Amino acid sequence: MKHEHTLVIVKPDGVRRGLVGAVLSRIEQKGLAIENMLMVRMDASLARRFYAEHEAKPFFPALIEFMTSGPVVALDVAGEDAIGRMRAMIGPTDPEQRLPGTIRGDYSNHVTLNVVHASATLLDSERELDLLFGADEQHQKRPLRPEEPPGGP
Ligand code: IDP
Ligand code: MG
Repeated sequence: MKHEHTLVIVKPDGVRRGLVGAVLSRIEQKGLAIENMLMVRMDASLARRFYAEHEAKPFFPALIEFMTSGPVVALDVAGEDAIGRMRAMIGPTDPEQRLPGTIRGDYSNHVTLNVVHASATLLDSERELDLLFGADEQHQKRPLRPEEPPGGP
């Protein structure tokens, strides 16, 4: 057992569908600690850097369009074996392998719109936490929902 930090994201579909609370609840109920939280609309540059490992894949453009389609909620989640435990909680990438009881298994049948991200490895978690919560990030200066008129819909 090792105390770890991992980067969890409630993706734009999860925010749109009102699943932020459900995801937060599952993390809290599991006994993992939410140590930081940020609502941000990723711009294309951030999304491309975040998913750089998939740059050459055919689904990359659609993935970037999806990830920038609305605000996300980013979480710094900490605890014993937090990286592996969060991956187990979100469920697999392949929709056909998602079991009930996992976040993706309970909330998504879609391969791309799959509600949540969680870092896969220690190296990924460090890189991803730095991208979202690093000292030189200026997320608070970006409008969250620029398409909505002031005063709400
Ligand atoms: P992961 O989120 O389970 O770690 P990755 O393989 O790292 O899965 O892929 C990153 C994200 O890209 C996925 O969460 C999903 O949104 C999207 N994605 C992955 N594989 C495919 C695919 O084959 N078609 C379309 N989108 C995909
Ligand atoms: Mg991944």
